[in-house]
Amino acid sequence: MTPFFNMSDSPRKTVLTCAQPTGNLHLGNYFGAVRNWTSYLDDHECFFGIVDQHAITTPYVPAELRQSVYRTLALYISCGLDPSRCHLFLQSQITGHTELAWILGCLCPLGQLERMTQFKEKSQREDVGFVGAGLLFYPVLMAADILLYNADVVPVGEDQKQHLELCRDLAIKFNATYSNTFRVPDVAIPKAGARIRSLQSPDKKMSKSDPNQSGCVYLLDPPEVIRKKIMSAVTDSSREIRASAEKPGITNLLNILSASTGQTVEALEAAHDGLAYGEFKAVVADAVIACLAPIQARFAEIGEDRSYLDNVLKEGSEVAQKRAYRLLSKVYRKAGFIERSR
Ligand code: ATP
Ligand code: LTN
Repeated sequence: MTPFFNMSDSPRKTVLTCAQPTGNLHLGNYFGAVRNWTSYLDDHECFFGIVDQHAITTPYVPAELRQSVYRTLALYISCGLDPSRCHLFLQSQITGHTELAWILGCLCPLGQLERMTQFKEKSQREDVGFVGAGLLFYPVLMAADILLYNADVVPVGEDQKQHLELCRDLAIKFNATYSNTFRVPDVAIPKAGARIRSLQSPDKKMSKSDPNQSGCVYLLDPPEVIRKKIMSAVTDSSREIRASAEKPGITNLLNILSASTGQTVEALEAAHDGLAYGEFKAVVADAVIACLAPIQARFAEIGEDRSYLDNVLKEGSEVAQKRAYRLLSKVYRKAGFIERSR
């Protein structure tokens, strides 16, 4: 039986997900992640965190981090994470994430952290240079991010599945060691279809760390840049507009068009049958530009408005902090810590 404990006052289920403040999102991040998060806004209590404490596990520049947090926040709001319908918070502004991570860390087998795929990959990357203990501890902090809010559902990409398994293991272990405290969260991974590929190498996913940046469309790319990138997408030598394994470039463009317009790939294949590839690419470019236009317009309004963005964080953090304190004080009591008098 799954250990279960409902700490929430709210009848709605809680969704929580977090992302590092990269300051830039591409079509893959939007169609594969952020846009799906907006589907929870109506019937869930939603917490969306920007995890700046995770962002310091590899070398970084402090002033750039601050800038990236504001840009990421503004992008999320522009993508539809409406602050009046969800709690947008900044990890470092909430007391509880690192505190809970310490307690969970004391329950976490070292070997499980050393076996994490992301740790192995990142610690071997040459550009990382120095491997700090924070990189190893990262998944424990991530578990704390989730458990601190007793989340029911955590939408993440496939690459985070192993971290979520650890989170569930730690919740179960804490509950068994002390007593039922944490809800064991469910993981929501989008269907494989949500994977957007690089326009230049359609065998690889669209990624901001791809050295060939012309294969990656950013949400804030100006229309002429979007058009140029899509018009030079790699395709194949036939002229059939059909999704299939032998046609990864056209398949990717069909998927992008489908995600941009809401029409099925089958309907799009039928609608564009007989078009030359250049004409089809122009259709895709128009659709992507139209899909991103409202996001870009909203970003132009709020992207530089620090007082608005600070206020969003203030309001989000107030709710998040209240919830975090409630859980943390319960955990402290169970762990045998003496309650502090304020
Ligand atoms: P990096 O290249 O630095 O690893 P990324 O561009 O792949 O970054 P992440 O920050 O790792 O993006 O991912 C943020 C979210 O976007 C995750 O939920 C991830 O699954 C999703 N995502 C990233 N790239 C794609 C893609 N090409 N298609 C669909 N979803 C994606
Ligand atoms: N590790 C995740 C970001 C992340 C996260 C979380 C996601 C940190 N804490 C809590 C969901 C829930 C990533 O790199 N995408």
